[in-house]
Amino acid sequence: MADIKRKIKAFIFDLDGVLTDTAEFHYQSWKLLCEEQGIPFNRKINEKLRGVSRKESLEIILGDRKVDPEKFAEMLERKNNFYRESIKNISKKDLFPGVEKILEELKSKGIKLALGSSSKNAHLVIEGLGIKDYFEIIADGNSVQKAKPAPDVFLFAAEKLGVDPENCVVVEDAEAGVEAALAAGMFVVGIGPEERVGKSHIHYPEISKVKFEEIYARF
Ligand code: B16
Ligand code: MG
Repeated sequence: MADIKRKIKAFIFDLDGVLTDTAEFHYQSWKLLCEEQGIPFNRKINEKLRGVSRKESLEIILGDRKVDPEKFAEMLERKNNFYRESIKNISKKDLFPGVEKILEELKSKGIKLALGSSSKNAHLVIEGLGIKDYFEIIADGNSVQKAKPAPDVFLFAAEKLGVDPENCVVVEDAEAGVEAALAAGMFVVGIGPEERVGKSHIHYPEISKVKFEEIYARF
């Protein structure tokens, strides 16, 4: 009988919270903005922003508060300025442990690699981290209209790689990202606690704990 087992041809990595802890920089930047504007903000609210676009993050933070479009745009810009300031010295030392080893290992197996991030600052971050050359495609917040949990950013990455979604593995730390990857019809590896990434096909508490044999066996 012919071997009908699907084959892994590509890995698509989320950025913030998977390859590096920029989630903390996002948190600090929103906090600065909220303090300035007198809007309540804490880590519990911040959890809802994981993997969510900048615009939708501000909508969540504002809740029922009404601000006019100019003010809204100004707040987004201000937050982004705080964020860009905080990542200006980002370097290899900010990679989560084990990340380069994983990227090397996948490359050596002939697996195609892409980035699939909601961030519009993704290029800047991976340049700082010194890992840009590992990725054939960088799909980010500028690549698509609809942000996670819509599947668009992952479908865009797969299409550009020339790989069918069913042959792709996505590595994600956010509930919105896991949902997006599932909606794209891809195999999902969750990074983080059960309550956040429990819907993924397989999950690990941190990226350094990922076991490829298990992923290959479950794919
Ligand atoms: P920016 P990911 C996401 O990146 C972050 O998790 C999320 O907190 C952030 O709001 C979003 O990027 C947008 O980022 O303001 O830089 O465009 O996890 O999808 O890599
Ligand atoms: Mg993330």
